[in-house]
Order: sequence, then C-alpha cells, then structure tokens
Amino acid sequence: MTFTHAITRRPGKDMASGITTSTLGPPDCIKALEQFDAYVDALNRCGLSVTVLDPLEGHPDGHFVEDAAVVTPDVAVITNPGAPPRRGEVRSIAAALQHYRQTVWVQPPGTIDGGDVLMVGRHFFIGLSDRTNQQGARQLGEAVTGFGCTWTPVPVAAGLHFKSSVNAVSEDTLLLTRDFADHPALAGFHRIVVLPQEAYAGNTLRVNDRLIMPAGFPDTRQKLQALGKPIIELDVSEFRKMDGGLTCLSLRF
Ligand code: CIR
Repeated sequence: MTFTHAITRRPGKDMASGITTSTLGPPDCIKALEQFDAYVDALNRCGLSVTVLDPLEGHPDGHFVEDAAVVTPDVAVITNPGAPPRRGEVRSIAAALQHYRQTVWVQPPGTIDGGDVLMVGRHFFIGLSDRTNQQGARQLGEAVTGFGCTWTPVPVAAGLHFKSSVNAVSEDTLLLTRDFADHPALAGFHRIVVLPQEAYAGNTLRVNDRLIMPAGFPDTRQKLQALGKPIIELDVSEFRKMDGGLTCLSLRF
C-alpha cells in the first residue's frame, strides 16, 4: 500500500497521565512536543500530507492515534480500544477519517487496538493481546475479508501490542523480536531478528520506500541498512516512557 496521507494528534499537556507500564520515569512534555514535530516532519519528508489534530482534552493517550482505527485501501475500521479510558478517542478519529474512507465500527464486547494490526500486502496479522480480544479480531477480520483480504490471529505473549514487536520493513521482510522469531504464522517471510537489548527497535515504521526507526539501536540499524532503503532515525524517548513508539503516533493511508 502506497501511503499519501497521515493523521496525527499533538500530545496534550496531560500526556504524563496516560497508561504506562514503563519504569523509565515521567515524560518531559516539552521534549515530547519537539519529538512529535520531528516525527511530523519525517512523515512530510516521506511525501505524506499530514493532518495534525489538536490534543484531545481528557485523553492523555490520544496522540497514540494508531490504536483508534485500522485504515485499509478500502475502508476505515474504527476500533473499540481495549483500555476503557481510551474509548473516548475514537469519535474524533472517525470524524477525521470520514473524509477519506467509508467507516465501520467494531462493536462491544469486541475490543481491538490498531497497534495489534499489521497489514502486509492484502493480509492482516491481528494480535490477540490484553487490548485485543477474539471478538474484536474477528470483527476486523470479517470487515477486511469483505474487501478480498485475508487475516490470521496471532497470540501476543510479550509487549503491549503485536506491532510493539513485529513490523514489515519490505514487502516480504519482517523485523521482529526473538519472542516472535519462530512463530509459524510468520514463517513465510524473511525475518530480521532484533537483539533482546534492542527489542524496542522492533517498532520501526515503513513509509513507502523509507524506514523510520527509533534512534540508538546500532545493531538493528546495521541490519536494516542491508535492505538498501533510506533510514530516518528519530528520538522518541518521551513516548517510549508511555509505552508508545513510532507506529502508534500516526495513521498512514
Ligand atoms: C497505552 O497504553 O494505550 C498507551 N500509553 C500507549 C499506546 C501505544 N500504542 C501503540 O503502540 N500502538
């Protein structure tokens, strides 16, 4: 899928009140805004037209827009996020997406976070995690099947979301952590396995012919260089403190 657009949301002053399991300490909101601006700039450099929504009052995780929808070439599936405090984020994301796609909505008791959904070609891997349940995965699967796509559920036993650990870095290559390296569902792909001490770099974002990776992971960078794509490194330290990373800061389509 060639991307032309992205939707993002500027972090609010309350971003430190979001959900996190990290022990890295509270984020510096000023630094986070600088990192966010650099992220938007990188998406622009990849050729995308980027919508930047205003912070969503009362939703300190609202800038992690990826979790609120799954956008395919055919449809935008609006999620029912697995974390109850995040459910109020979806309405404004749906409003932004309705200009571009028909929307369908995941219904409770189904829950799903976009961070659990990896589209590779016309196939979807849907992580079953603390945030995404069987019903939510099935509803998304049925929605995309209606447009000729296929899907596979994948249990997520490590990390917050499936894409915390597994991402496509080319049409046929996945970057992944050791936890997923031998997973039978992923066996048909070339696999680049990140070192355990560089597991966070598994959340690398492919935007058309470029890769955007978190700064500070030299072994992963060297492995990715073999793909011959331009690499942009970004410091996302303040989002990492809130269990977020590069993929979760935008919806690309
Ligand atoms: C959360 O726990 O929901 C947020 N603090 C982080 C969400 C990160 N989203 C993503 O990786 N797709």
